Amino acid sequence: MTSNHDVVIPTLDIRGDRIADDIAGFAALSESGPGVTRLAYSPLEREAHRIFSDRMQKLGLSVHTDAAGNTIAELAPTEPETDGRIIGTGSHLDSVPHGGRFDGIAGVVAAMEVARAVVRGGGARRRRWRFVVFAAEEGARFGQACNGSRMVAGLTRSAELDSLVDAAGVSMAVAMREVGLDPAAIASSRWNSDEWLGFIELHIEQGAVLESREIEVGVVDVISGSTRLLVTVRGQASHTGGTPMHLRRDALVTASECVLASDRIANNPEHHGTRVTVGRIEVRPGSITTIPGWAEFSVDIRDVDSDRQRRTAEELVAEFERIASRRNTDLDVELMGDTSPVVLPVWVADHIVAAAAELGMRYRILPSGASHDSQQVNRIAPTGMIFVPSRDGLSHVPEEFTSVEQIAAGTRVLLAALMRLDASV
Ligand code: HGY
Ligand code: MN
Ligand code: MN
Repeated sequence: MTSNHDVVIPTLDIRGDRIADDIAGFAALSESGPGVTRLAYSPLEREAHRIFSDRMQKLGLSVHTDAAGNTIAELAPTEPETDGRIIGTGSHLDSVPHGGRFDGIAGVVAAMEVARAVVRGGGARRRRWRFVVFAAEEGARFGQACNGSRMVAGLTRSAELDSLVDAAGVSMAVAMREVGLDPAAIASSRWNSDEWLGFIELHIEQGAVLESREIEVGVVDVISGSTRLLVTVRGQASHTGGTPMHLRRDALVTASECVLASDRIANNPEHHGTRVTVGRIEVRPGSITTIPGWAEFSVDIRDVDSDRQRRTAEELVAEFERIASRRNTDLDVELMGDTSPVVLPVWVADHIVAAAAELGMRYRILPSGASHDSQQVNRIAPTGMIFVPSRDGLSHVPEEFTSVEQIAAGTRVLLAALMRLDASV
């Protein structure tokens, strides 16, 4: 627990127009099609990091990009350092396919606006402040999520990057090299826990709690974990006319029964709180007049309870195997990614709560259904998360929306909480 100097929150100027300008700048970087598509370790993601880097350099911050592709801007203290430990904020700039303009981006533009307000508005700083854009947070491309922050936390070894492969068969290592990064050197991206006092990430809620209760900011106490499986079913492709029903080994029928079993198990009261989703399915040969001999689908299991998350995964795999066997088809299950839920330190949340209260904002403590970089950063630096509302609770879709005013309100809380961390001894 830290105590505080008497913290004076300077009335620094958080400006919605600057936030709106940054959001528009990042939203323009997308592949074609609805929404925003700026995938992990793609040239578009690197271009977004470059925009961040340029704007922070113009503000006078020192900026570098590490081997993992994380871009880190630093602001020196204005006073003699208290104890040399760093505080930080940030999020990610990559997206899911056809996602929204705010997931990750809200936390990055909030960090940029805090940097501008602090540089232009003055206010004594006793610590180094870091503004971070983590690389490859979304698991949509390679299965594993929070990649840049996992490398910062020392959770990923270079050798693993060859086996993380996207739908086109491109490995994360190749994708990193293609955008000028060095997968062999990611150990150099690791942060040293001794150097850090605390980190706070602002993020859209990606749920409907704040909006439905007209609350301005959320203070996250637990972040869900995620276990991701890739299930491959093999049967026998054959003629849809010449093959009687009792002689078929239809891979899609097996996969379909597995999808319904996933829904049934997730809705079992024993699994209350677990969320299971089959988000992608592929069928081959995909011809109207051929029985599918091959099917592959993803399973995303989320929970705030680690045991229940893993137990659900085991129960699903056992049920899938029973279904496949009964239908005379073969089944392979690959673990694509696995992140544990994490309880965030209360003392950092206390600073966020105190900041919101000082600013007269309505706040609520709540869990995060989504996973975040903060989950990994918390292994290095005590971490807090601030949520701002998501319209209709939608995210990972083009309709994702949070107003500039809502982001600005969250940014004021972020700034006040960082000033409290800065002043803590
Ligand atoms: O998938 C997630 O939970 C996050 O949006 N990366
Ligand atoms: Mn996110
Ligand atoms: Mn996301």
